[in-house]
Amino acid sequence: MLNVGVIGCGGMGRDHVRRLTHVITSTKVVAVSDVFEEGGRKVADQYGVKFYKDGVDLIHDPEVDAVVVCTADEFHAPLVLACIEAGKYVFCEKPLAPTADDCMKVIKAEMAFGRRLVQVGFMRRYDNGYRAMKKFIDEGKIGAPLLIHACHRNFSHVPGHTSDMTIANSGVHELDVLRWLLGEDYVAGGVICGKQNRGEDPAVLLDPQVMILETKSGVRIDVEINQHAGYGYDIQCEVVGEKGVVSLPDPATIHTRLDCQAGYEVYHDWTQRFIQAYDTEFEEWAQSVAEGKLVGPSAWDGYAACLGADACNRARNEGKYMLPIELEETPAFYR
Ligand code: ISE
Repeated sequence: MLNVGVIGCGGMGRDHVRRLTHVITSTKVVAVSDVFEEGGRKVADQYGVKFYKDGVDLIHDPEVDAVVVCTADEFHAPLVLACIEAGKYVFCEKPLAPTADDCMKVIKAEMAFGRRLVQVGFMRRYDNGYRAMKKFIDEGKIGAPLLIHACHRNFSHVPGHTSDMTIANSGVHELDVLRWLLGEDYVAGGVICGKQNRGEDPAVLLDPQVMILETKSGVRIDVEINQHAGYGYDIQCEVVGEKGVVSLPDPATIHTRLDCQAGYEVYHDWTQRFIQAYDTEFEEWAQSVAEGKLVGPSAWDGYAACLGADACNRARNEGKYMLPIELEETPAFYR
């Protein structure tokens, strides 16, 4: 049994505490932490586990074998660094950090430690639909991929959402999963903005945005990222190849015909849309920790995605069409 401590008891943290307690059979949550004491203690009481106000105290609890970090983005990297210092496995929700420079600090610390301890929560790599698409592409069924059209629509956004967050917090999933799907790094990225949703101050949030990317072999990618879809959480992806097209299936399991309408459910948010992916992700993480060899998305993957996000944000902020994404060769440590 892997004893886990969860830092951050917001929506995602609570969902992972439930999953690690009731769904994954090889993990047990032994402690939780949150700077907001009331909410954190409530979760601790509900599950009958220890509570720490300070995440670093949880990391140093000898009963905690591995840590899951689900705090606000800016606290990810400092907590991951504390886990590496303590020699503990750490699963960090995405993004690994708000900027590529902060991700690099994690990479340096992990390499100095000498063994992988960090996994980043890019759960889409575990989604049955994306996995089936990847297999189809890798088997050469559509020939060489030429283009990707993708879309990432949130029902609505949290207060205080900014233009940069659209790319660094939402777009970062696309940057990771499309790089993984193609098995290729990016060379350039940018953002196009057209007519805007009303009711936002464009100086704070441009919405929607279209992230554009180019890979090493020249694949052209466009991703609509929309924080105001208003009808549900909708993730679409279509890869156009030389011989055919492969698309991400919607996850709803029944299609209905009722009251002169045909339809299927579009979920409200990612905890529902990607529930299978999150479950598989933690199942496989716990297994790899037990075997002492992490295989899921690495700190390098976290860095690659953030580097892309940084370039896209800079391009938009500086009024450039696209800027280069200069990712170094993957170090042998992460290959
Ligand atoms: C959110 O933080 C997530 O991680 C979701 O997976 C993503 O789709 C959403 O856009 C983000 O706001």
